[in-house]
Amino acid sequence: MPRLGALAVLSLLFLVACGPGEQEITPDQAAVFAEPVDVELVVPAERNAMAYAVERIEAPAGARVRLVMDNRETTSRAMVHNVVVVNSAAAMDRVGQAGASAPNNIPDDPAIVTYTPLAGPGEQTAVVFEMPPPGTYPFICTFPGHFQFMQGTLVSTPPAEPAE
Ligand SMILES: [Cu+2]
Repeated sequence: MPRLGALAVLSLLFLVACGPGEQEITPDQAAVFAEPVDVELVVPAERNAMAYAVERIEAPAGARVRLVMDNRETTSRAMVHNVVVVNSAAAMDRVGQAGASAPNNIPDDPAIVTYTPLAGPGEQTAVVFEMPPPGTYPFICTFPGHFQFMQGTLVSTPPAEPAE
């Protein structure tokens, strides 16, 4: 599994760089990708452009979701991306700007619903979370200088009928 191997190495690098005190910021990615979920939502970044390749993703409220940042960049080392979901459009600028100087580009802000770790060129990162109540939740990339260009919407739809 080359991808999992690369992720394991990446996790190790992050742990070494951040120290044990900040371990919770970069959860074990191999475990995150292995976790059973109801829905997997993939947000690809355009190849060699500062943009998401999707504008809208959706899942039912309450669903257990794996949100994946798939960074398709092949050249620039500066094209590092994440997916940070916030609870209102009003929070996008604040979180985007604070993210530029925050550890791992994740500010301490109550508007953040969930986020993936940063993904370098060719990498995938993910987070598993429970979908919030029905509504629309903007997402942005908080890598410095990106949030004005990398924006999308996560839609939480009314919960699915229980399976028979
Ligand atoms: Cu980005």
